[in-house]
Amino acid sequence: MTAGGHPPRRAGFVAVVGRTNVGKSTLVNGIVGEKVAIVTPKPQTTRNVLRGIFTEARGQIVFLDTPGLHKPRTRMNRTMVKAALESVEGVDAVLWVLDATALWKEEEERLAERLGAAGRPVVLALNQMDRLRRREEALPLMARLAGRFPGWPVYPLSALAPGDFPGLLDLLFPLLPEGEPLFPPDLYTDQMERQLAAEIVREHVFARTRQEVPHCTGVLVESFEEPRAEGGKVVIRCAVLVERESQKPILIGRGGQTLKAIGTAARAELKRVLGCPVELRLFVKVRPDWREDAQLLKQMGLA
Ligand SMILES: Nc1nc2c(ncn2[C@@H]2O[C@H](COP(=O)(O)OP(=O)(O)OP(=O)(O)O)[C@@H](O)[C@H]2O)c(=O)[nH]1
Ligand SMILES: [Mg+2]
Repeated sequence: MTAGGHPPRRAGFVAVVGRTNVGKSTLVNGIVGEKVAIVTPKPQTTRNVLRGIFTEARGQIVFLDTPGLHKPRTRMNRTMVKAALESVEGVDAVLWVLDATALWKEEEERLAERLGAAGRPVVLALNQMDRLRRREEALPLMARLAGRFPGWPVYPLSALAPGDFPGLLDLLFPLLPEGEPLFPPDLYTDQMERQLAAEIVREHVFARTRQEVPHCTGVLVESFEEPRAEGGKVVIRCAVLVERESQKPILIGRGGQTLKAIGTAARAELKRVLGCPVELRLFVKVRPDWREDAQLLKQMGLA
């Protein structure tokens, strides 16, 4: 206790890891209360390690939302998986998110090994509990996890149920070192506006395309011009990269409809996030194998 009778404040980093599509980004957004990372029903949505910052009277947790583990087939995907696995090294604690309705696979096995070697405290979050018909259905998995990882608490929850978050935070805060917040209390992410813009455009591409197309698409902000005068517009030019000529018409749509819908939705959201009028110019470009191109990946923060 401090002189004032309050427990000391804590602050630190928590890596949020797990297989792709289990709900890591949904959970981080939910706890932070803002959209840190885009969320889609498709796997491999998150491509970079993104920080989501949660601050309250007890202190501050900087969550590292990471790309989901999967079998990588391109340079980009290998970088994603590597970044996720490496994220567990430099943090104070790890939040391993599992899907209560899914099977244990190779990705889980690999992560278990990595976490064992890293030696950080781990909390196992069993997510998507709302999708079970009865909560008891999770008991066998919970028992297996408790048996295999003694000392790692297992917390069942739904990332869509904010009422489940305080119990999780009660498990995480004691794992952090004592200290003052690292970031200002009103900051919820340290992403640059450019990166937020690229991610928001990508979310709307994911929402309007299917099969391999979203995964073959990348968004590169070519220019981001601040308004010249008070109340002016931010002008953002984005290249939407696809891998094959045949994907271009899919993204553009009949009479340009699809690209227009992506632009309209992304612009509305960017206006809200940036707090000013936005002009968004999207161009579709064919860049064969951009996911193997170290230079382009670097420009997108993916290498
Ligand atoms: N019903 C239900 N759906 C969830 C829950 N958590 C996430 N989802 C949904 O699951 C899908 C994937 O969620 P994401 O948050 O993008 O998953 P992720 O783990 O970040 O995925 P990657 O970034 O690809 O690794 C989305 O459609 C979410 O709405 C949950 O607790 N319950
Ligand atoms: Mg994600």
